[in-house]
This record gives sequence, C-alpha cells and structure tokens, in this order.
Amino acid sequence: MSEPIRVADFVSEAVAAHRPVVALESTIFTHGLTRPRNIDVALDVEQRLRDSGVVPATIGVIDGVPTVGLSEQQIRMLGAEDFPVVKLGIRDLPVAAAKGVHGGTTVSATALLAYRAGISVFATGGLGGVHRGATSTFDESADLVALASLPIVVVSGGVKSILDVPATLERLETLGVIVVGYRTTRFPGFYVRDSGCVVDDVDSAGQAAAVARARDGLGLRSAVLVANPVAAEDQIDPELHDRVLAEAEDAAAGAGMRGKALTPFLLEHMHRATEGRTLDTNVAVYRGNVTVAAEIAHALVVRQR
Ligand code: PSU
Ligand code: MN
Repeated sequence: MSEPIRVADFVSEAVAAHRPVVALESTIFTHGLTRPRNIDVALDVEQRLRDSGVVPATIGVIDGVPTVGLSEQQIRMLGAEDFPVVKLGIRDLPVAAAKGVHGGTTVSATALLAYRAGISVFATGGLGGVHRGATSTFDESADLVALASLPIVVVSGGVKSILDVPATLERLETLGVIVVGYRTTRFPGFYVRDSGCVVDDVDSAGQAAAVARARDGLGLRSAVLVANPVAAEDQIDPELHDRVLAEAEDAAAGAGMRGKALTPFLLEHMHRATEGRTLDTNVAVYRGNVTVAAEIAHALVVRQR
C-alpha cells in the first residue's frame, strides 16, 4: 500500500520552520459550492492566504491517499464537473485508501490530517453539527466528536444554520470543545450573523491564540472553535433564510435524503432557491474565516521562533 498520509514538501518545510500555515478542507468545493465557482473559490482563498504571508494547505484524498497540500492541478481535478469524488469523513478514510478513490475531506477528516501534519489552524465555512430532528434520526455530524480529540484551532462561521444550533452547542459543551465567538458573544449561524445563542468571546486573533496556548498548557486535547460571523452586508435576510430552509427540508424529506447526502442536498437546494444568494453568503463566510485563520496562524507562530 502507498504511504498513509502524503504531506507536500511546501507544507512540511513551512511547519518545520514555524512559518504560519492554515489548513483548508476540500468537501466545501467538492460537495458544498456549486460548479464552476467552487474551483475559483478554492484557489482564491489559497491566494488570499499567500498574500497575507501564510502557507495554504488544502487537504483532500487523491487515489485513496490523504494529501496535505494539494497542488492547483489536484484542486482543479477534484472540483471538476462530473469528476468522481466522494465526501469523506474520518471513518471513510480507510475505505477510501483501500479502494483508491478520490475524495473531498470534511471538517472531521481535514482536522485529523492537518493535526497529523503538524498544522494547528484550519479554516472552513460552517461546521457540521446536530441535525434538526436528530432525536429520531441520530444524525449528528462526525465533525463534533472529531473536534473533541484534535487540538487544533478551527475558524468557522459558527455551525450551519440548517442544523439545530442550540443542540449542537450543547454537544460541543459535553465533548469539551472550546467555543469562542470572534469579537462577539452572539454565536453566528453561518448564513446569518446571529443564531440567537450566546458564547464567550475573544477580542483578537492574539487572544484566540492565547486560548489555544492555555489549552495546550493544561494538556487538553480538544479543538478551539473560533466562531466568526459573516459581515452584516453579506448575511442572508433571516426571513428569506427561514423560508428557503423550510422548503429545502421538505424537499429533502420528500427525496428521502439521509446520511452524508443530506448536508450537500440542503445547501444545494438553498443555493438554487435563492438564485445564488446563499452561495454568495457561503463564499463570504469562508473568505472571512480564512482571513481570521491567517491572523491566528501568525499569532501562534510568533512565540515559537
Ligand atoms: N462549510 C461550508 N460548506 C460545506 C461544509 C462546510 O461552507 O459543504 C462541509 C464540511 O466539510 C463539513 C460538512 O464537515 O459540510 C458537514 O457534513 P455532515 O453534516 O454530513 O457531517
Ligand atoms: Mn450526518
């Protein structure tokens, strides 16, 4: 069998030299964003990181091999129209390796691979969580349990508003995941700035880095979730949001959507139903998170040099 994890030289060199590195997931562009914009977004956020002095490490699975630091060509391949690519959480990685498939890694798988490669900051759009109706379906994203035992910093726009947000926060508490709002005590809801839930806040990237260092000092192994709200001008009108989400949920129930197909189905339905408005917001959320992740990555390496 081939190597268990392939880390590109530009990533391992940056990690070894204590240069700032930010990990990026691939499910967001293989299963979250609609084509062809997905590839533009994936490459644009990498460039934004480079422009701010950070090495981007996009993570995905190529021919079954978990790869940290995808090349532009590999990103274009995974994100191409009609290219066979599977959505992979942590537990899917061994099956993907045995079968040699190509995959987009979710937050859970990306966090694992980033941590293994020595990367401590990761930016995504919106974390997975407890789905509405989970009391009967048991549908809770593997992202939550993964973050309980991977000591990295994840910057996300809160959790996706398609979820049961209060239940997700309860589970994060149980799992010991450290949750802070970025310059806000209002926990963001991905497409909207305010989910209605309250969390602790940090006032700067430096303070987020200090939280991560304090965690390490205590020997805790959980992630720090930095919840960064989308800019006010980019959020979806909450009324429109609730209406299209209700439609998307009806459509998902009608189509019998379950398991890992559910989140991509709901996002895609909302992107279409709003003629791309939620897609624009999704991209804005992601860009904002990448900017904050870059600042935290800088703040974290300062003391190590
Ligand atoms: N953020 C986005 N779009 C996405 C995702 C995050 O803006 O598509 C992905 C992440 O990969 C996350 C996954 O881990 O959605 C959650 O899927 P599920 O609910 O099936 O665990
Ligand atoms: Mn699920």
